[in-house]
Amino acid sequence: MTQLVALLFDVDGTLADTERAHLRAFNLAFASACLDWHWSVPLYKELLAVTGGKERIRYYIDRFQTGFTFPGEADSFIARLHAEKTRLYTENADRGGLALRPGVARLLREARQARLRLAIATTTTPANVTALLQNSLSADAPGWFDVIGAGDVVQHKKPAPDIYHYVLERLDLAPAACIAFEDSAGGARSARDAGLTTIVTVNDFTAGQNFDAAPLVLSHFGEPDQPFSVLHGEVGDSTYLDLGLVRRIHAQAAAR
Ligand code: XBP
Ligand code: MG
Repeated sequence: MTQLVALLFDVDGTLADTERAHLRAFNLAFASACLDWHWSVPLYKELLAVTGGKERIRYYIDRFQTGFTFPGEADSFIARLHAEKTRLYTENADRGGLALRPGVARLLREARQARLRLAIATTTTPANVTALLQNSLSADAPGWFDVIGAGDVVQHKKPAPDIYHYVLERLDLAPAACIAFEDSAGGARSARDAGLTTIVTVNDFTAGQNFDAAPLVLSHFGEPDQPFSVLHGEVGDSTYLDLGLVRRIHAQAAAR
């Protein structure tokens, strides 16, 4: 049976509940560009089906601002608007505005101690990943990850499997040697289509989505004093996700 060698993490919704901070940054960027656009939480839930901030803005304009005239070329207008959104998002992270979800720091540290390799596979912009890791984990945390696959490095963002293919290729590992962590149906589909076993932790934006292919769906990773709820799967006596449980899930999936 293939040994577990690497853990591959999604970022938004998995490492941290970032989507409200993304939403705030989008709305602030619209205001600073003197646009009277405002995304509510229910609208944003719908817009999240479009992964990638630039792609999301374009979809919103096409669908909800049909009369909008671009000042100049559409791609560069969207890129400028999105760059301002990224600036506002990372500024918030630098002010300590983002916190990791329960159990994330503990599991990452345990994996490092056990000499497992770590990688990131995300749709978000690389600067957002660096800002989150440095501010909520430690200044050297980006260096904990052998590969950070993020944003526009692939042509097709999640739910396409491209970002996981990109990361696996750079790690020089087969999917069977890895396990992925995701929070959304699109992310889980991306990982599954790259041949990865996936553990899911849901959040406000993704609870109720379809995670049929995932062997384990949890409320969050949990801590010794903060047990997870199991939405799907078998955890034995475990009340939080540690490396022992991750290895069991990986081995069970490999045996199937
Ligand atoms: C996250 C996303 C991202 C963020 C915004 O999806 O879809 O677009 O919402 O980030 P996942 P950018 O967790 O599946 O990677 O604006 O930097 O694209
Ligand atoms: Mg996610």
